[in-house]
This record gives sequence, structure tokens and C-alpha cells, in this order.
Amino acid sequence: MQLADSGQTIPDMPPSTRHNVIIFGETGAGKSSVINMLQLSGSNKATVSSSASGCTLSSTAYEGTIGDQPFTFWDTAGLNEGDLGKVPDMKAVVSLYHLLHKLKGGVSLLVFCMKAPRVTEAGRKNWDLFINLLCHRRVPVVLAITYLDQEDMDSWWSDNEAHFLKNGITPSKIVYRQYQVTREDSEQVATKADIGVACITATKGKARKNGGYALEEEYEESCWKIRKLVFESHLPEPWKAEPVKWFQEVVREVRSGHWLCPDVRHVTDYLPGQGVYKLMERWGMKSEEEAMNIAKAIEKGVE
Ligand SMILES: Nc1nc2c(ncn2[C@@H]2O[C@H](COP(=O)(O)OP(=O)(O)OP(=O)(O)O)[C@@H](O)[C@H]2O)c(=O)[nH]1
Ligand SMILES: [Mg+2]
Repeated sequence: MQLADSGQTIPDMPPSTRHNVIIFGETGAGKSSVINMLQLSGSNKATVSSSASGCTLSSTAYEGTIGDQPFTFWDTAGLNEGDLGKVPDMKAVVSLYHLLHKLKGGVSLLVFCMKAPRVTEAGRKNWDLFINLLCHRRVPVVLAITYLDQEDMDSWWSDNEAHFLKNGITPSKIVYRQYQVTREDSEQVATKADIGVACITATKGKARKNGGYALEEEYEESCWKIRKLVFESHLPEPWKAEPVKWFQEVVREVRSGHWLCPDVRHVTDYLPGQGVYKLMERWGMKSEEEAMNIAKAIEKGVE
């Protein structure tokens, strides 16, 4: 199989390997809707929010199959715009990080879900923190751009790509395998699919009086696009997070006490490591203490 970028050849994975795919992004961006499109015929549907407050509190697994490959799609807590850099705001990032470490089978793909048209400040920072610092860019990350119901979904990316690149949002562009259209797919397959990006409509819209839905056609085309993107861009060999290495980078743990005074309890002191400064720089944090608290919150619970 040819890879789009490098021209290298990578063998396809045996169908029995179940790949973990994590969908993340801001509250209300359409993460749960995208999961339902990926699952297509799955009986266990992700709950789509009806209010702006957000309804997905922790990571939830949904199983599905694309082509001949089984997947587990992970629906995650929404990353919010308010109070950027504060500990409560970091909860979603922390839970994403814990999820990464919980997955014994590793992670094969990240899908960053974003609402069109613009990249928000929170979106840019969340991307940066998660992709560059927590995953070290070792897992491919692709974009699902939702709310394109009123736009030309086929030309949207080429018209808007420069804006994303300017904000440092650069999707992975490696195609590991080709997606064959299956009977499960709609007959309305999209004429154009971008590499590393799916420009989609993630809702069917209102029910029509005479049957069907207002955005049915756009939705079916979008289902095909997102399934193709996930199938073609997931890693052949999942990436497994290494918490210890990252922990050392973020917080240097110093044990104090002395062998001459065995009664003195060993105290563990945390000194800022390189990762804390990265956190501060990326999140525009002024205080070392705040960055340390976040680093500790991230590590808490990770074996
Ligand atoms: N018009 C339109 N509505 C959409 C689109 N994608 C999602 N929605 C709607 O946006 C709302 C939020 O979608 P969800 O899928 O619940 O978003 P989410 O990212 O899972 O939200 P949280 O779980 O709260 O973080 C729902 O009412 C969806 O029907 C889209 O492409 N177009
Ligand atoms: Mg949701």
C-alpha cells in the first residue's frame, strides 16, 4: 500500500486488531454526533447535547466497524473556552491524558472536532497542549470540521486551509490504506474527500413533513467522508503512552531525608521540570505554582 506523503509501503493490519480512536474538541463541536456517524449501524448511540452546557462528562467507549476493521471510538469531555489555563478548565485535558494511559491497546488515531468557520483561541491552545505536549505528535491527528450545512463541503478546506495552518493546526496527511466503499455506505458518496480533514454536516437536520430529513443528503455524504478518513489515517501499529518519561519531563521528584536519621520521614518534593515551563509557555501562565498544580493534576491517577 502506498503512503500519500512518503511513498513508503506499509502492510495493512490484520483485521482482528481493535484500534482505539479518540475524538476530542470543544463542548458542542459535534464529537458525539461524529461518533454516531462512525458507528453508523451501532445500536449503542452516543448522546448528542441539546443544550450549550455540554453533556458528556467523562470518556465513553463505542464499538464499531469500518470496512473489515474493528474500532473503539472514545467520546471525551468537551474542552471549554472559559477560564483558559485554570485548573477546572484543565479537567478535560487531564481526563484525556488519563484516557491515553488507560488504553492498554494503545491509541491509533486522534480526531480533533471543530465547529466551522474559525479557529478559536481555546481550540488552538487545546490542540497545541494535547498534540504537542501530551502526545508528542506520535499519533496521527485528523480534523473533523462540523457545521458546514450551508457551505460547499468539497471546496471548504482548500478555501480555509491557510487560516488553520496560520494557527498551527496542521492535520496528519499520511494515508496508510485505501477505503473501499461498502454496502453500509450511502450511494451518495462524496465526490471529493480531503486528506487529513473531513468537512462535514454532522446532523440530519429537521424532519421533513413528507418524510426524510432536511440535511439527509449532506449527512450521508459526510458519513462516508468521516469513515474514509478514520479508516485510511489510523496507525497500523497503535502508539502506547509512556507516563514515566513524561512525568520526569514535567515534574522532577526530589526525595529528601538522610540515612543517618532514619526516623525522619522521607518527604517528596516536586520541582518544576522542563514540561512545566512548556505548560506555562503554551498556556500563557505567569505562575510556576499554577503550572505545577496542573502538572500534578495531570499525573494524579496515572500509573
Ligand atoms: N447544524 C448542525 N448542527 C450540528 C452539527 N454537528 C452537530 N450539531 C448539533 O450540535 C449540537 C451538539 O452536538 P454534539 O454532538 O452533542 O456535540 P459534542 O461535541 O458531543 O458536545 P459535548 O458532549 O457537550 O461536548 C447538537 O444539537 C447537534 O445536533 C452540524 O454539522 N450542523
Ligand atoms: Mg458529546
